[in-house]
Amino acid sequence: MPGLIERYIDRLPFAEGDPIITLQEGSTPLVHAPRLSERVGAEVWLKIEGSNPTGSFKDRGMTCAVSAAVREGAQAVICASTGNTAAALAAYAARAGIRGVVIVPEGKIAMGKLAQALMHGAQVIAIQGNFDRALQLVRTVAEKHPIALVNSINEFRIEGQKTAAFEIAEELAGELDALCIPVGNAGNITAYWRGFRELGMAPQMFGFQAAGAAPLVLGKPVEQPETIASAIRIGKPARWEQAMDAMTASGGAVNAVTDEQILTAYRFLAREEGVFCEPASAASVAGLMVHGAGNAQRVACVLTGHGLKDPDTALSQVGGVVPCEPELSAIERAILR
Ligand code: AN7
Repeated sequence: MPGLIERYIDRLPFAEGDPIITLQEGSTPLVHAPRLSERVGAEVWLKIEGSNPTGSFKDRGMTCAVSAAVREGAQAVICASTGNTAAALAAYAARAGIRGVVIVPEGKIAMGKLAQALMHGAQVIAIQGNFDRALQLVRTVAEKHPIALVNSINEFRIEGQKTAAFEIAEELAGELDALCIPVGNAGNITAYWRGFRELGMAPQMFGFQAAGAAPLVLGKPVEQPETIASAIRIGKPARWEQAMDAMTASGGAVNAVTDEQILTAYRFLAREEGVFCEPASAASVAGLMVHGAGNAQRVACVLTGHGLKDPDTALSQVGGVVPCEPELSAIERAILR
């Protein structure tokens, strides 16, 4: 498959001949989840966004945002990030041959994401403050300096991310009753809704936030968001109104899931479905397991990022390895125990 700009150029703000910065993102698997389906009494599909080049859905928005920035002559791009946007920005900036700068909350981004941002040569600035503060700062920097802001307040990000809705629609021949999706800064739910609307579809949109970072559920910003799902540790979503519109207009809802519920879904997916996503992604499945999805017959859960992004959390959830002498008898004892 080509990258998503090429695949969907007719429905994106690009024209033949524009510079396109791509890593052949998009076209991710939509995998049926038999055990989860049985558990919740609906036909459930998993949109595996961890299969994107940098391991998260952010690549969809970033190919568009960075391509547009290059088209406009930008020499540098910047974002605030809980980790995945930083990794995607870093990769696409490297690919474009321009400078990448990311501002992250110190000590609060998963190890894999940090490794990616640094490996791709982005400048990683860690602040003693949360994502919301970082976003406030980058907005001001981008106003004062010629650096393109590529957070999801950038329209090109939403345009790129809406293509995931196109793919789901194609795979399911337009038949989908509900979408379950984690909500942090609320760009992705906005993008999916836009994508479905452009196709004339209106599945119920069920957004899920971590209980310690659930401003949309509480109806007010959370000053000090906390959750093990560091990707969605966000207290003041930039696309607040649009996310609420999507859920209201579609007859969906926004609900919270606790860290414990997120981790239960996280382990369930890995052990019962063979699908390893990161904790924030598991919020969509946790929400489905805990709150349901109305009377939906066919549901898609968006698994936004790969499990390998956050090995620390994974290892905190499992037993250790089995130490063993390098001898057949010892191996047999260990296996047949
Ligand atoms: C795995 O990387 O905000 O509601 O700075 O990484 O569109 O914000 C990440 C968000 C869900 C929430 N799942 O999406 C960032 C960042 C994962 C994420 C979300 C994020 P939005």
